[in-house]
Amino acid sequence: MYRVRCTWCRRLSRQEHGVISRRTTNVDRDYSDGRRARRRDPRCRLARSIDDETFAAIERAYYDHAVIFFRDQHITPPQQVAFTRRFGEIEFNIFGERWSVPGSPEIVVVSNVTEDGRPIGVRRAGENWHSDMCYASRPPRGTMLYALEIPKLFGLALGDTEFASTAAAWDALPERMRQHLDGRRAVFDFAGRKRAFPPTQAEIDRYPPVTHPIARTHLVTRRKCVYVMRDDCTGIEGMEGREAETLIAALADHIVKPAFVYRHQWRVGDLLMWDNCTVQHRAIQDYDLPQRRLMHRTTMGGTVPL
Ligand SMILES: O=C(O)CCC(=O)C(=O)O
Ligand SMILES: [Fe+2]
Repeated sequence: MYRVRCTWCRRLSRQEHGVISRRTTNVDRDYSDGRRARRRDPRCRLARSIDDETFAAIERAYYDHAVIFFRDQHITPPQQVAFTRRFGEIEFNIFGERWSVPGSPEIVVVSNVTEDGRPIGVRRAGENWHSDMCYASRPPRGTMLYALEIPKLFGLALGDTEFASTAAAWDALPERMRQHLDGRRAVFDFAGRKRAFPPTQAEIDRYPPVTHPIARTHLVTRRKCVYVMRDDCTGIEGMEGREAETLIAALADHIVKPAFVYRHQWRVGDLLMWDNCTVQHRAIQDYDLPQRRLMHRTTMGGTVPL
């Protein structure tokens, strides 16, 4: 049992974290103030089936913290798919159609590795701040990444992933700005983001622009989150272009202020999952071949943002 104040949820938590530490003792949590709380129990493995009580504790930690991770996992693609399915239906990603794991179409390979001169996965995925598939009418509830290879430079791990709490960003907005945003909808366009592998016109046509509320409410926690991204948002309904651009840029900058950001330094065997409403993320591209990075990614189906 231990006490820790989570700067994201701003609660001094004892009971809940204690329950997590006894039941799912391989759950690690890091906090944006640099403190870390962790309990380990080598018996806890995601590769095994997880009983309902343990799963409920994991899900509670996920809602409380929005980013949780499990160290030292050894899971096969089917086991990752099975764990993802515990959270509901699986969302298929368009890039998985080109880069999935053989036999597991639900898993997208995220990697800079090439074999016989051909990329084995999506390269430079998510290098700018974003929330996954925000251009879809039902963006995925969450995403999981399982680390198989992590680039290193003389022992220093590279290729971190950063997470910014959009809920903490909302809480920190002045009341006047909150009122200005309430009820407004931003336009999200699949073609807005620059990608290392640009989508084809046929793929773009599958995702016509959609609108989502800027002040998005989390379905379960009911927390308000700022749902705006610099590249994917091309406008705000009912607002003139220049004004919308200025507002989108100001909000995108606000969300990623250092106080709201947690940076994950990966270890091989980490399985990390995040909530796509409560956080945005970006992958740090500070490595290159021959340094190899290989991740397996699954996404959980979502609902229409409210
Ligand atoms: O590779 C990473 O660290 C994150 C990539 C990304 O944005 C994603 O998988 O959704
Ligand atoms: Fe992403």
